[in-house]
Amino acid sequence: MKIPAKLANYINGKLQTPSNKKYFDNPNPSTGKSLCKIPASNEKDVSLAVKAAEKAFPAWSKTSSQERFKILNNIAELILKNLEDLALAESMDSGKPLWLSRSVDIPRAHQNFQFFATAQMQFASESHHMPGEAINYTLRQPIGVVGCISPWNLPLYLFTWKIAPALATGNCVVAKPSEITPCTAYLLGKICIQAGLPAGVLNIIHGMGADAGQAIVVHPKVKAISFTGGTVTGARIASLAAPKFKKLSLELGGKNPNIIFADCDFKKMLKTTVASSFGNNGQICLCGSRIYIEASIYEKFKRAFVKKVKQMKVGDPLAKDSNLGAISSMGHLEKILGHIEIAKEEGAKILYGGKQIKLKGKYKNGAYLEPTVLEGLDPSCRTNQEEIFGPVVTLTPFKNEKQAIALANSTAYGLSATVWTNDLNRAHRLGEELDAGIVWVNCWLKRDLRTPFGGVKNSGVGREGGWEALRFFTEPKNVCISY
Ligand code: TXE
Repeated sequence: MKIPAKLANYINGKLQTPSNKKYFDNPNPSTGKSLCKIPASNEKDVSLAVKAAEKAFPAWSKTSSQERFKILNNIAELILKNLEDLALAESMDSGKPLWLSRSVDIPRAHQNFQFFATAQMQFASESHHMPGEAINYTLRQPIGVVGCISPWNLPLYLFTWKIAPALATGNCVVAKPSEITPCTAYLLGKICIQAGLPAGVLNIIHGMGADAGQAIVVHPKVKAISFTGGTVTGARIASLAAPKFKKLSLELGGKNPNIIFADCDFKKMLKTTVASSFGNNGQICLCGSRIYIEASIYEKFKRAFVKKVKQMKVGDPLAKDSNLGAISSMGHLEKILGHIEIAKEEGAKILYGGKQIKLKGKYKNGAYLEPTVLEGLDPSCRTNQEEIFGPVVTLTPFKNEKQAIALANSTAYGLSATVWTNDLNRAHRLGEELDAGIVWVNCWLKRDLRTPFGGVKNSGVGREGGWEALRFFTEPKNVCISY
């Protein structure tokens, strides 16, 4: 499975050229060279996709759960079979190290299909008995045609995290991957053809957010939207979809706190904190970008953390020893560098990093950045309040638990939080007090796909994962039978 010179949309079971025949360039961020051309699809293509999905819906929604399992599990198996090609495509498209797409992104895409293929077979609905009078039962029926829009940081991983539960519950889908990283979504279309997914059940449209993405959001026949991406885009989508009473699931940005108490397991904390700060170049909505350290261990932590960060190798994503690859696009690198300039103006002391890296030879035009550690910033400054979404963290000391909670809760975001402590009571107290959809204690990114996933405040609306996703993609109907 190779990336062709021109990607195609996947509509009605076939790979198709965009109706306007227009394309735009997709650069490889690790070299700056063109990787392929992307269809510049518009509302015409979306309209064709919605028509195909509507046509496929009556049969797909009535397909038995065993049959749906079989087809979705076929897709899962084919993802695994093509792991190497998919991992390579993901790395060239996003700049992330090949070892990372091979060990995390693509295996997780496989698991997403496998998990929801089986989960829908266990899904049940409630009944409510009114003794001597009536019985109520809840039907959970597929919604119809739904839209799934995903970002560039974990391309196939997040794309399939939405599509798999939508298909598993009997919906037909019109999906759009990010225009920054469309390659594995294109390959998924080919896999679906091989897996025997009926025509029109899944349609994948490529193009810009404002054209193809927005056309999905406003299409009157698209009844629900599941979106992951930036908070500003999320607000725009909500403003367009809400007046049309569409169901909405929005997984948006984060500015996650990592709270380190002096009584923690220092070695384990240090190793995990390097990963939670710089994993995927800090381009995971769950990365902990505000590190709060109890004052008594602040200097010890700072020394040990900076020493580890200095050892990280930034380089060719295909090299085995690169800890970090390229930033996902030159535009995003410039945005992060802009944030570093703001931090300097706000009085940040740069403990390490802060500069673009110019590699040699083939990689000289790639988007590389030093992992960056800052200190000395006020908790209320822009650097500590705005999502940077790059390899940039701030260190801030705290005096006691109360202050740590106040600092952690001091942003407009509330996606995840990490706590390091060996005090069990304190761990429970923080679990209660932190404004976040997900709290990790003495770990980070430990994921059980059955758990609710999502954020509070500006980090989004609704939850993904497990039953939450199956509930989102179904409409509950109460049937009351009197006797
Ligand atoms: O994402 P966008 P961008 C954050 C991060 C980043 C910022 C912007 O801070 O710097 O968001 O990133 C589609 N109608 N996150 O600009 O624009 C778009 O084509 C419908 C956090 O790349 O939100 C893409 O498929 N769709 C995040 C998807 O939305 C539209 C991950 C996401 O793009 C649209 C990524 C529109 N009007 C960025 N405009 C996380 N939480 O993981 C754009 N899109």
